[in-house]
Amino acid sequence: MPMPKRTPPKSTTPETLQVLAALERKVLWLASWMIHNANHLRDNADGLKVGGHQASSASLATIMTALYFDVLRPHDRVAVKPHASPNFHAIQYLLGKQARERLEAFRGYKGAQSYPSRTKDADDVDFSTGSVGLGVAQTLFSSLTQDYVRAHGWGLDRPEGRMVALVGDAELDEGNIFEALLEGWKQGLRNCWWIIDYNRQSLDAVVREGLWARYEQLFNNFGWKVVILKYGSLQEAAFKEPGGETLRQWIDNCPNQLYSALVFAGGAAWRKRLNDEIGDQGDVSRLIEKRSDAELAALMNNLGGHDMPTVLDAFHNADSEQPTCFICYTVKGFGLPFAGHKDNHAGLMTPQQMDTYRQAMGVRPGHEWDKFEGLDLPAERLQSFLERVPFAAGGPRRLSAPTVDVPDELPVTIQPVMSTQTGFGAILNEIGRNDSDFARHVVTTSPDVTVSTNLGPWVNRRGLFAREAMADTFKSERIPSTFNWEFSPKGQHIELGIAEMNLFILLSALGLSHSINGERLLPIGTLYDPFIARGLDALNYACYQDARFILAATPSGITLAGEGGAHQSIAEPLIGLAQDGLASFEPAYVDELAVIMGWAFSYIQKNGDLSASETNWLRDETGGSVYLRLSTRPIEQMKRPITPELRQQIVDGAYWQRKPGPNCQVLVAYTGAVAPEAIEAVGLMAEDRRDVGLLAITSADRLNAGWAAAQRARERGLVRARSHIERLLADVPSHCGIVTVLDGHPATLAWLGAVAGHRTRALGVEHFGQTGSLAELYRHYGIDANAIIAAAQTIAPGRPIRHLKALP
Ligand SMILES: Cc1ncc(C[n+]2csc(CCOP(=O)(O)OP(=O)(O)O)c2C)c(N)n1
Ligand SMILES: [Mg+2]
Repeated sequence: MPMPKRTPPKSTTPETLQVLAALERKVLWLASWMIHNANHLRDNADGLKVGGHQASSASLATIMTALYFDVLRPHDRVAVKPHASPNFHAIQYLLGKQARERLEAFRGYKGAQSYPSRTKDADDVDFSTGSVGLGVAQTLFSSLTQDYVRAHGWGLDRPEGRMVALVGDAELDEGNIFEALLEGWKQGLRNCWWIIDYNRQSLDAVVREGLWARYEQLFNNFGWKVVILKYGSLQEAAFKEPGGETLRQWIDNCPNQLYSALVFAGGAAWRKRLNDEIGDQGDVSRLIEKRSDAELAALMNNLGGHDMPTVLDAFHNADSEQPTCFICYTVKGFGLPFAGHKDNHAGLMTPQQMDTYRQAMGVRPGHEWDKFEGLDLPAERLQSFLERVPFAAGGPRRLSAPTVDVPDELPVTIQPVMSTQTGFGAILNEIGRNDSDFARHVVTTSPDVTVSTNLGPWVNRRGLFAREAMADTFKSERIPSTFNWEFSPKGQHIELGIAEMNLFILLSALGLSHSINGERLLPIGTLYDPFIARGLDALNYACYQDARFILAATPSGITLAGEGGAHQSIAEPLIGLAQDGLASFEPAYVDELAVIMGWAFSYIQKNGDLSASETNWLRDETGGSVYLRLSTRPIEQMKRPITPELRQQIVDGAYWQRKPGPNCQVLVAYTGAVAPEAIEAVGLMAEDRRDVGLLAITSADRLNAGWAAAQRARERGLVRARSHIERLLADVPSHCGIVTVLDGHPATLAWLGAVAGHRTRALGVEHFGQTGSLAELYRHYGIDANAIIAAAQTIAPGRPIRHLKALP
């Protein structure tokens, strides 16, 4: 087994080790007290106890103390294992960056968060964690982002940061980690440390034997250096005593379950077991016998990940060029009464246990939050050490970057018949023509669907990104190709493998560059709409971290007809409606798309006031990310001037294509690619129904959000609050029926009827998988003109509509 180099780091003097030992003790205490406080002292009316924090936190106490108080530098960034959140908050408290009140309110309203959160915590969390696996991959993609930024000549006045993940051993079960590893290998990953908390326990169980060896091979295969911290320095010293080698072999052969059980059972149990198994072998008996029960337990608990000198040596000797995985043997629940117990994930200390622990820590009642209580070093010495901690020396960790100016209009040549996907490619192609500051900050990425989502022309202009230049062999061999795939450090497209989780986590990293690297990027990711579902948790994670990006999802819906099967997306409009932090649009026409994209480039850069605007009731000043659901269906484009009013309405979510008159009996509200069917239906109904209206909906999401916000505002006393959709429907007579239609789940627009109490029939797609021509499928699923007319006839009675064909 390769062991870490044993060169003592210059920075670690015996005095430093003394202080770090005291701080580790304090971190363990504060984390335990915070959890105890949340469970036993705060009024927990819901009875929900904090599970999964105490044991998980304790297991990383040594490593986190070493990192935050000695190893890390201000430019390093860390994703902390979700359940180690109490350690993180305790460390920030000791560094003067977290308020005591927030620790007292741990897990409570506005208190320190159960899992570290960039958006909800106040103590400078670098990366949110919670859904295991995602924070780990985020460090890898943040490192790639840092390389991208520096390769483009930005941020060179700052040192490179190391991107560090503290990883639970069971967390490595998550597939997205392996997807990220492969991508990291392809992209020449550097500056990345993954520190595995190898406590050999998950939530439910003790892990399989020999897992470390699988990890070692795996990481080596992907070009990582692997450093294993198995034995602590007490153990190393004992191995050198007579009989020590026998003890080492016993430890190496001991099954994980048994080791954990003995850690829990303590010194006497260790003695009995060791005596039973190796006690009659002369030297080793003496090695055991000369130690008291407490000393024996301390020796056996002294695994690498709890031995400060071992941990510091390993971290200080790691380099930046090669990504490094540290496999650190630890004890889950280290130092606590349930250490090592297989059920300890949700383990909590009883008030009696806590009292005993308090006394052992030398903490007087009423002094539980005092920073230096119970430590045997002078407070001034500890305080002056804390004031010199390198990690905390750099001021606020959130950087900022000026906004990039976005042109007032995004030019595009609109063909008479065109799809929104083609329009998207054409708009980006136009952006790519210029060497403006705006164009230079755009970065695109796609999981192996660059060409089929129409990014090809942009990539031809701006090139693919790689740290090392690589020519397109087809070009040098003079074989004609539509695409020029040259890689260089100046390229602006990051080509990913197919894994959609990676796309979203890369967007999360690129979309936080202003805050992490102090340089703003304007990231655009493309993928097929149905495969949003594959990466959905990572998309949610990116939004939760408030990363900023534009997502173009295309093709979408059943409109891609012949592709059928799992390529048809149904639920995505509802995802767009429900996903927090993501403004979703589904334009029908390319001129709408140009307006929306122009707006989106500004919107993703906003960081302002939380309150809603009184015109559309949306919180546009706070900004967010943007999802564009686009189609491959070429449709006839409208020649029309885009007035400022129309521009605003497109962005707000809807406009009248045909405003209904006062006697209107029915109106059709459509979204996206079915615009021609809606227009045709309105035309065919015109002879038999009066004043038929046609409402173009560019964003069900924003319309709905504005409506909800305006209702809330009225309920809170702002009687004049009106949302955009309420104003649009204000003059529609109450007897008028609404037929809504989209190529997606009908519930996306069904709520329109509730806005002003109009009878509504919502058409859309609820089942998928059928191939066929567009006309066949629109008829099959009931979203063609005939289905719209039939729905209108049912909800807006009157004479029969002549153009209604009998439905099959
Ligand atoms: C995606 C996801 N699935 C499940 C969980 C619930 N969960 C939280 S921690 C955990 C396992 C903990 O084991 P490990 O990673 O080894 O950490 P330890 O507690 O041992 O430090 C699980 C299943 C989660 N947080 N995220
Ligand atoms: Mg574990």
